Amino acid sequence: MSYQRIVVLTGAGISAESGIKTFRASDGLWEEHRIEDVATPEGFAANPAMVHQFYNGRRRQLLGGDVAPNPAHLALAELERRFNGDFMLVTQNIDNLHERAGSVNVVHMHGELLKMRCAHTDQVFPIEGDIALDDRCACCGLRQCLRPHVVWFGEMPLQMDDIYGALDACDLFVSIGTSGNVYPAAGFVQVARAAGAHTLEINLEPSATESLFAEKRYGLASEELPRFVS
Ligand code: BJW
Repeated sequence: MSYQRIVVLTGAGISAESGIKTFRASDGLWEEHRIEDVATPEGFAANPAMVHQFYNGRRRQLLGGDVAPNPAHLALAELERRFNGDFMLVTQNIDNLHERAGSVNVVHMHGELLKMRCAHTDQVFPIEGDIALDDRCACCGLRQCLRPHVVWFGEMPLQMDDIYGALDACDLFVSIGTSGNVYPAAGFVQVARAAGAHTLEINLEPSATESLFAEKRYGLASEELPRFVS
């Protein structure tokens, strides 16, 4: 590979073949739950117990034995291992399948399912099981101040300076398994293009930003990624 600085963006589609539902498919998470109820600060303020229940269910699935990295996650980890230049994997996913596959430089721009945050101190800490509204916070000891360490609509995604720094300098940008409906991630391709990078979309179907990519490969991530990396 003749590239020197690669940025990869992943979305829910890369984890679909590991058994984790995407958001916008006909059987996706947003068919079963109203976005306003479970993915906004207002929804959490209105019914925190219900939002905890939503994330508890997803955490239980992730920690259960049935979910494991698939060949697409493994191929990206292999690419990072073999690559000699700068490599950043930006994921919109809150699962830990990239890390479990062996990826190292992973940026979770929409947070992590296995972490909680204190609403008073902003301290972030790992958790393993269910969270109940009345659980005591590990940092301040108070109740009712824990929130999932995830980024909801209207909130600022994480590590944006690091991400834009890498995008401004990259010569290859690859977007995998994302519908291109949610910003700022959907705008990364334009930043990479402005930096002069080659841009590649790998997805099951053309995304909302498909026309901005120089190269496109459509199919299952578990098949397209190993092919791309080999
Ligand atoms: C496969 C496959 C297989 C399936 N192989 N492929 C108007 C215009 C522009 C922007 C806005 C606007 N109004 C409001 C906004 C901003 C808003 C936004 O974008 N809204 C849109 C709905 C319009 N964004 C925000 O509020 C963000 N914050 C923000 O903008 O702050 C200000 C700011 C400004 C400038 C710079 C920086 C900041 C925050 C967004 C937070 C999103 N949060 C969620 C929940 C996270 C926690 C959780 O998981 O519960 O993030 S929503 C949800 O969508 C989740 C995902 O990460 C995100 C993206 O979804 P993704 O990954 O694309 O999944 P799907 O389901 O949509 O697509 C899957 C794809 O995979 C499909 O295409 C399939 O075909 C494909 N696929 N199987 C390959 N096997």
